[in-house]
Amino acid sequence: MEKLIITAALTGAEVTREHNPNLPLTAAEIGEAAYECYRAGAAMVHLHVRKEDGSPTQDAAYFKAAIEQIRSRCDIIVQTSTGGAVGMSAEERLQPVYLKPEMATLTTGTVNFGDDVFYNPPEYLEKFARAMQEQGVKPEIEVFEVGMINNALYLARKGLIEEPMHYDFVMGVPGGIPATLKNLLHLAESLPPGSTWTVAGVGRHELPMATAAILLGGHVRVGFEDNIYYEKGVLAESNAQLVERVAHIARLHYREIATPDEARQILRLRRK
Ligand code: KMH
Ligand code: ZN
Repeated sequence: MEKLIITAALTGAEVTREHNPNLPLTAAEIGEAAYECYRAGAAMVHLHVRKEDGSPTQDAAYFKAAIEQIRSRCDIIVQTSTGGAVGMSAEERLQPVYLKPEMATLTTGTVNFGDDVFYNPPEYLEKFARAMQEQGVKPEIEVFEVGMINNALYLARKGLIEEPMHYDFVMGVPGGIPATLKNLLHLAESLPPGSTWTVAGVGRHELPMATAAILLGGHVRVGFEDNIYYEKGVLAESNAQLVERVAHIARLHYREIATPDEARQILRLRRK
């Protein structure tokens, strides 16, 4: 099996300090959290940023500040969000792509998202894929429902994304695909050969989906964006604590952990 790529989704757009007081919010806190996750075995961070009042923003200046803080500490892969927060416009969401990060997310379909709608119509998909192609940014396809795989393949057939693609199965969002082993297998088996995938199980589904991915040869995403608990009723102390546990489970199963450069090779990233 390939070495395991662990992605840390440090901050997200929805979680607040009221949910978990250890949530990193400022550029310096994000930089420090990324470094701790890197030390614990993460090869990549999935990045969202916040304004001074803690609200989510896609403003490139905030991303630039956070990326500088990360870069001054380690060479972890930075993957910026283009999902942002529900209700943001396409232009707003696309801003960090123009900083030319190594990767950015691309959600290939609309999905209910709790009481909201995460809006990704066909027009957005082409616009986002085109912008990433022009900027030389590799997309990570965010899959909240199985049909989103076909939408990504359609973009590849149109020449807007290079294959093989890398996917993130986001499982257990209220409104999206439930986080079951059967669904995870179905998603993984729906990908063309040569694709790579990771799984982000939401809330209590984080650990079982991560463990399954380790055994199946997939990769893993953990972090406060997806889950704020270490165990039932016990808040996680840090993102790194969640990364450390996944790395430990992987080692128990003789699955080695990828460094950022090994992850770059697995994902065929051109180092910037
Ligand atoms: N915050 C969610 C609405 C992404 O980063 O690409 C979307 C999201 C996905 O977090
Ligand atoms: Zn995100």
